Amino acid sequence: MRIVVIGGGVGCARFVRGVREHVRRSGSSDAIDVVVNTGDDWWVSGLRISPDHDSLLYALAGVNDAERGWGRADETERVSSELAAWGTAPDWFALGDLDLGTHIARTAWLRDGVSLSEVYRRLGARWPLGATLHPATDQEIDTIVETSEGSLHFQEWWVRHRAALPARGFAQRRIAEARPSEGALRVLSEADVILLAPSNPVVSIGPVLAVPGMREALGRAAAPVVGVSGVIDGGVVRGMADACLAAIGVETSARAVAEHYGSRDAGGVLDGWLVDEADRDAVAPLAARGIAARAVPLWLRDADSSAQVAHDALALARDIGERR
Ligand code: FO1
Repeated sequence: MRIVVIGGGVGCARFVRGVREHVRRSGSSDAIDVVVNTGDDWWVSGLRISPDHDSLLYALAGVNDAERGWGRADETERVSSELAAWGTAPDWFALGDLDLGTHIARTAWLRDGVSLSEVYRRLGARWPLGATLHPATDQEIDTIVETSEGSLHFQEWWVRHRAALPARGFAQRRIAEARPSEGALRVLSEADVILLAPSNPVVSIGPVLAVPGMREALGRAAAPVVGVSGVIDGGVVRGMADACLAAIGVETSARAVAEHYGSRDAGGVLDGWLVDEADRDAVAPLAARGIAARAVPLWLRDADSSAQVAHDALALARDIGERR
């Protein structure tokens, strides 16, 4: 079976580790592919930084800083302090020395004309990830945030301002010229199940769906599409998705996020939606909207709970597939 996950960042990394653990425990030969958000990416000191990819890469490789959720474990910041001294990197964006190795390698390959998809392949080849990572698109689609103080790159809004600056909207730069990567299109067409990770619906899932042609690829996929709510009992599990959701007028609730994604029958993307038991009252209204929801324990605390959430998402997808 081919399992495809869409998302990026810390929530996605934890979820994909759960899918990988579930596959390992089931003894199956299921393949796991991840269509990764690139809207967080940006240029710093002439280097291309890809946060949502690198969080996944490092977490699946087991070399991540589990506490922060980004960057490498056992990090030092000698070069970063020099970059701040030279003024070529913002002092509020910490670039560890090991992490800079990744950015330098990625940028060197990009400057040689290598596609982002090929960069992902080369970076992933270094460790046994148990999953294959594909950029949503090979073109640059940096997320720009419209705020009360003008347009900011997502990273400045997110890291420097901690999403505290009221956001009026989000857009991906030059999105109209972007196309889904070949890898993303291939795995979506071959998928037996497609899962939306419990990532930030606006800045991690949104930019993937915004790539022209991506929604169509999802729409024609034979696989059922099941999302996992990143909102539990009215609160976001991690990060500041509530600030993003408020900016686009979506209530921070498991039900509202599912309705934001929309049911596939009504031109949206979801066949199914996994909510936490605290949100069981969302199940019936979502069913009435054509989204098969199910309430299960949703906290990704450790390997066991993450594998269980992955199992539950795949079970819902299977039940939907049998009904279709
Ligand atoms: N997040 C922070 O809150 N502070 C940082 O200094 C920071 C540096 C950083 C460097 C490389 C990288 O790949 C990610 C980094 N992040 C940092 C995380 C990143 O800004 C966001 O977490 C993601 O883009 C949101 O998913």
